[in-house]
Amino acid sequence: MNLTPQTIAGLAEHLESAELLARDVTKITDEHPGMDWDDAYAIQDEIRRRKEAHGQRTVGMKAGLTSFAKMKQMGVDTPVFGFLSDYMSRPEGGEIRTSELIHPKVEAEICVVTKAALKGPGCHLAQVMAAIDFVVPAVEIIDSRYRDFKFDLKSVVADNTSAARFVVGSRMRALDELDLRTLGVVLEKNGQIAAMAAGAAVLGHPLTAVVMLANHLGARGQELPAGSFVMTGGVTEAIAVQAGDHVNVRFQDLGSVSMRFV
Ligand code: OOG
Ligand code: MG
Repeated sequence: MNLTPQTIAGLAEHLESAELLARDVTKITDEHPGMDWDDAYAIQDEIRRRKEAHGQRTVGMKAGLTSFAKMKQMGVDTPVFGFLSDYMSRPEGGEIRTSELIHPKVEAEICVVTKAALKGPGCHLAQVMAAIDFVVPAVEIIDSRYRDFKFDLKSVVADNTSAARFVVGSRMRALDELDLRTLGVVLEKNGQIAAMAAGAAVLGHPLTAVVMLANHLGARGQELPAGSFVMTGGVTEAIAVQAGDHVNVRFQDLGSVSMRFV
């Protein structure tokens, strides 16, 4: 850790205000080049603490920058992890208000709910498979608080990995009914295909993102409790949206998830 607790608290407030006011800011490493990974996650933890103190429940975890398409789009090479709050959830088929966001982009994500606790370090794929209750599709609406989505990994970790909104689909499936590697995903914007991929785009297997999350938490003395909702990260590059757009994502064997931006 290179930042003082006061600086961490100040940066958490700065980034949370940018989110709540939908106003972009410059990436925080410009002012704090010495910031390390622990500082970055400490800022994210402080944002989470602030939200929970205001009564907003943490309802899930997310992995980000897990697909090769996303890593290439953002010019980075390591997955990152963040949290999801209750107020970020929107109903399937509903409306997303763009006036509350800076420059939203959509991502198609394969998600899971767990039925057993996972604790790293040393957590592996078989343990994760045994802990999966069911698989659900979702769309994440990311909204970096950084101007033009220009950031480095530490800045984006501090900014809770651009988490803003998410829409969970209504069809759930058991893991053994699916082949998560070959599961096809087609992302349509305004009736036209904008991107497509298969599950293997996410780290070779989407559950690898859950393995990494459990090991990441374990390294920090935390676990992923039973009943956790986890988003494994966008399978394709993120697609920019604006008011008037309609997004529909077709997930093989898992139905569709749609929403309108107003
Ligand atoms: C960071 C968040 C990425 C994903 O699914 O890859 C993410 C960003 O690109 O702003 O959520
Ligand atoms: Mg995402």
